[in-house]
Amino acid sequence: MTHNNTKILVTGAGGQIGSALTPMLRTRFGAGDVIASDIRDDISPALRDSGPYLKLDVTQPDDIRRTLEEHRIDIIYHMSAILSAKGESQPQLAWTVNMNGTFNILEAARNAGVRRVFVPSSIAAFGPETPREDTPQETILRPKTMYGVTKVAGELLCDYYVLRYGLDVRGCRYPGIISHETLPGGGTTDYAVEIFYAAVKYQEFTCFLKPDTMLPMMYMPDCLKATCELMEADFDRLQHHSDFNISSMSFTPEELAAEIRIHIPEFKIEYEPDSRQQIAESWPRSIDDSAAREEWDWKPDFNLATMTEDMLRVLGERHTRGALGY
Ligand code: VAH
Repeated sequence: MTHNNTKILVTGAGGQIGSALTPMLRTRFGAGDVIASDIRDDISPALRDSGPYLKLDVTQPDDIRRTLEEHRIDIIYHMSAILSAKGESQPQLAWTVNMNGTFNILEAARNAGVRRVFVPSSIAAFGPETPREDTPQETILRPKTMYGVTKVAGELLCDYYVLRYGLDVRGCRYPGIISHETLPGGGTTDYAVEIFYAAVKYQEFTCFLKPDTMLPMMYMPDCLKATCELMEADFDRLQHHSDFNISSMSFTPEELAAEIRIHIPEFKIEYEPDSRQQIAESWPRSIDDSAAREEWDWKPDFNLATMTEDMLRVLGERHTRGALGY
């Protein structure tokens, strides 16, 4: 995919993945060509001041159409979403943002001649009837959360736009993503983000999942690598479009705590499971990502040990500067 003066729009740029994806795209393709957008007002100065930013509500189709036309957008990374736990407390909002938002983006992209659209899915598209070990690419998709319902419907909608209109839409089923750039934002896997902040600041953490709750996870650098490599893959190689299983590691809270203790021996963890336990138990324990490996050569770089070391190094340095923000 040639990038000279390609105009890119990122929706949900202030979210967990968007806030890491935007700087990476700006470094790669030029800050002025990557327009960050979000509905939030609390965008970080780093994101707001490092390139074009605009407030955009993806539930407003006219605003999207006008943005694509005014900025002559060629590529869209549609990262806006209400995640699983928040989606259970506000299911109607989750449907409106996740489904109407995705429909509005696809319709506007089709009509504006946008070249390529990335729409993420999630392992939340799977449910308790899905095989939980080495969950296959093709399997039962009967999620029990509104977030999961919107992810399955989103995958089907995206594939419809590929087949019916020839719109180049791509996406992958992200596992739990761990990063040191944003605090947790309403996800069930977010215990694996907050634990690092708590370990650095307090050397202790109370986990909202049971100690043996195994979940597929991925470090942000691998998430960004998968996103970019899928978006740059040869379309003719792709048998799938918006629903690629991707994986890098699976671990439990007690395994993560043990890895943290290698660096912070005094770290203590307690467990107080809440409603998110039921969500987590409806998701896979591990993922078969052979389709992504075959169709666009996916391969992760980080594992539990290297992710933990990097997270604690970055957050430790930030804490020393008094800038942990937690
Ligand atoms: C969530 N982090 O917990 C998201 C993710 C697989 C989970 O989609 O809702």
